[in-house]
Amino acid sequence: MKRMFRYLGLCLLALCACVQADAARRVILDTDIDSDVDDAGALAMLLNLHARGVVDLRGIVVTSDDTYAALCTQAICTFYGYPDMPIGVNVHQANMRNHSRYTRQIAEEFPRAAGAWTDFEEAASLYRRLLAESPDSSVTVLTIGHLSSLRDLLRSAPDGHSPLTGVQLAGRKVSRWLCMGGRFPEGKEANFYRPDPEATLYCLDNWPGRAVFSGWEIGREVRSGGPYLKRRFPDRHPVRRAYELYNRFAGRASWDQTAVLLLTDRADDFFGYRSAGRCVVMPDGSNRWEEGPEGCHSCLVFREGADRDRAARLIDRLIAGDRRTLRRIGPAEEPVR
Ligand SMILES: [Ca+2]
Repeated sequence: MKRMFRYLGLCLLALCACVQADAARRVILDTDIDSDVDDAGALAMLLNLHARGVVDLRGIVVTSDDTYAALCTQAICTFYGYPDMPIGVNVHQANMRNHSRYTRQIAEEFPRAAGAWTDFEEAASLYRRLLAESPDSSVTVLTIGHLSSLRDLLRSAPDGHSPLTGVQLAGRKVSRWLCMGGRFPEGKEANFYRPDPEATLYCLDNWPGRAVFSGWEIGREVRSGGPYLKRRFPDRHPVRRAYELYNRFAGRASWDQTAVLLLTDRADDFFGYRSAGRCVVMPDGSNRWEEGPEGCHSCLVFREGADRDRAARLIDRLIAGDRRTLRRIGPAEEPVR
C-alpha cells in the first residue's frame, strides 16, 4: 500500500512538472549587458525561472558595443548549466570596445565555449530562427536594452529560416513585447535615446502586436543588489562577481529586473497599467504617453500602496535562486494588457 502511494505521489509530481513546463512561456531576452549591473541580475532571475520551468528561455540576443558582453553572457549561462544557450550579437555595432566594469572579468574567470564576440550568430538571424521554430503566438520578447537588434529583426527579409518578413514573423509568433524603456508620462530614458534613437522610432512604428512598457520610473524605486546577495551567493559565482565589480553590493535600481517580474504571477502584486493610450517617441528618443483609445500599447504603473521594498526582496531572492521563493512562483497569465 505504502509503495502504491509513493508511486501515485511520483506520478502526481511528474504530472505537475509537465503542466508547469506546458504553461511556461517561450522567452527571447534582448539585453545590453555591459554598463549597468541590472542586466546581470535580470539574466540570473531568468535562468533561475527557466530552471524552475516558470519560463522557457529560448535564447539571448546581446545588443551591446562591449567586446565581452556576449562572452560574459555565455559564461553566466554555462555556470547555470546551459552552455548551449543560443546567443546572438548585433554585428552592426560601431566601435566595439570593453567599457563594462564586469564583462571582461567574468568572461575570463569563468568557462565558456566561444573565443570572441564574432563567434556568435548574428542577432536578427537568431531572432528569426527562434521565432520560426516556435508555435504561433507562443513567444514573449523581453528587451532590457536599446532596440537595434529588434529593429534589425523587423527589417529582415525572408531567408532560410522563414519565408516571412521580420514584421510578419514577429506578428505571427510573438504574443507580446515587454520593453524596459522610456520614461512616463514623459521624459528621456537611455534605452530609447542612446545610442540608437532611430531604432526606437522604427520599432514603435513597425511592431505588429502588443507592447508593454516598463519605464525608468518603475525600476528606479526598487533597490536590489545589496548585502543580501553578498551573503547568499557562493564565493565563486559569476553574478556575485558582477555585483562585486560593479559597486560592491551597494545596491542599485532594478530597471531590468522589474521587467522580468512581468513574466511571473507576482507582477499583479505590484503593478497595474496607465489609462489607455500609446507610447509616442520623438526623433531624439524622448517619449511620452498619449492618452487615447485602447490600442496595442500598455504602460506600467505601481499599484496604489505597492510595497517597493517587498518587490526588491523578491527580486533579490530570484537573483540568488532562493528555492523557497522559486517553489512558490508561477508564470504570468496571458493575455496581459
Ligand atoms: Ca539593460
